[in-house]
Amino acid sequence: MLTRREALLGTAAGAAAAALLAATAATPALAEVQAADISTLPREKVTLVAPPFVHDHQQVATGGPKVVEFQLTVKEQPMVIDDDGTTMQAMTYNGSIPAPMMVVHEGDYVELTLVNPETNEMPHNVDFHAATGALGGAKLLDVNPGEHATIRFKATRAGTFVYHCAPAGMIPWHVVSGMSGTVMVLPRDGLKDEAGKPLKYDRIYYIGENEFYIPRDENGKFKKFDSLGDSYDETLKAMRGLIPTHVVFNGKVGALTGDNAMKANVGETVLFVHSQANRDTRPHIIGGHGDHVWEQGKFANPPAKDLETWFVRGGSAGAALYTFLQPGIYAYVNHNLIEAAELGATAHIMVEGKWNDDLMTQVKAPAPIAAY
Ligand SMILES: [Cu+2]
Repeated sequence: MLTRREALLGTAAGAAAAALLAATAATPALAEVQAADISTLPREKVTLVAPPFVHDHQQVATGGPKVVEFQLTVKEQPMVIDDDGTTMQAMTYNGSIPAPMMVVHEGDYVELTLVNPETNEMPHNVDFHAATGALGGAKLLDVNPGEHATIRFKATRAGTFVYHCAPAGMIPWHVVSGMSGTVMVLPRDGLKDEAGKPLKYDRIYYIGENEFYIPRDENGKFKKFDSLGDSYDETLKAMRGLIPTHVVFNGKVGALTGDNAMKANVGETVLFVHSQANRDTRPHIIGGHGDHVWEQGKFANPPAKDLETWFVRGGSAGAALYTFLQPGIYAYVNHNLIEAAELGATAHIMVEGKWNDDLMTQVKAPAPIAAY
């Protein structure tokens, strides 16, 4: 007889999960030894914060490796994604799109508890690109509504890595409905430039880019569905067309503009981490640059310098460091300008400080040509 969770997961997936768990349990001696070592490590419990902000963390680690505990709670909820009130039946970790960024150091252990409240409709899990092991831990975290599960993985590679939901048979739907975030694994001694010289940031912002596929009615208007389940068929059809209706930062057109703009001061160095779990993108700071850019987000590689636009592959997160030299409102865009201006992929950075005339000045204000 099928248990409830096997029925929900599908028998094949259930069998695969069982085989995987059996394989994990097949080396008890090794597992016990490792567990004993890990049990002596210090533990830190981190409270995650909603993007674009990132929880407090050290840039250079003090002390040895530790176990860092995080919790994600799945929230299935309708979310407004533009200024016209277009509403998507979203699936999220902790209620935000993107999901919160988790920061650890290389050699630390990430211990993640995934909670799927009884009130949800769907099974969920997490595939951590930062983790090593089958499916990025997804099968070990398959939780039905009313369940929770915990995994631990060692952060062995430094960089910014996407994590996303990956339930059997409906991975892209969960991902484009909002279920992705980023883990940043810092080198224990912090970031470094191409010559190995230490780099530090004064602020960090996490920009999660998503493309949405909202079905339209016969009049071309975006449809609103009563439930997640109701939205599935038509959303899948829209997804298969591969033409997004929205391309947004942080879950909504304008989520990071105007009053919600990111802030910085002249002279401050800002680390921008930019993820896209599903589709390629091209971050660009209008009026600024990427002083040091890890396009692939992997800190073992030397950063590229002085980039104008950088490329973040779908399914990855990149990191760019920039020291602001002029005040003003900078637009931070996906430099596919149609996606930036028409579909929503624009953010603002409000920078305060003193203008440097040497770097730029208006030599002659606009005037009628006859005045020359
Ligand atoms: Cu999910």
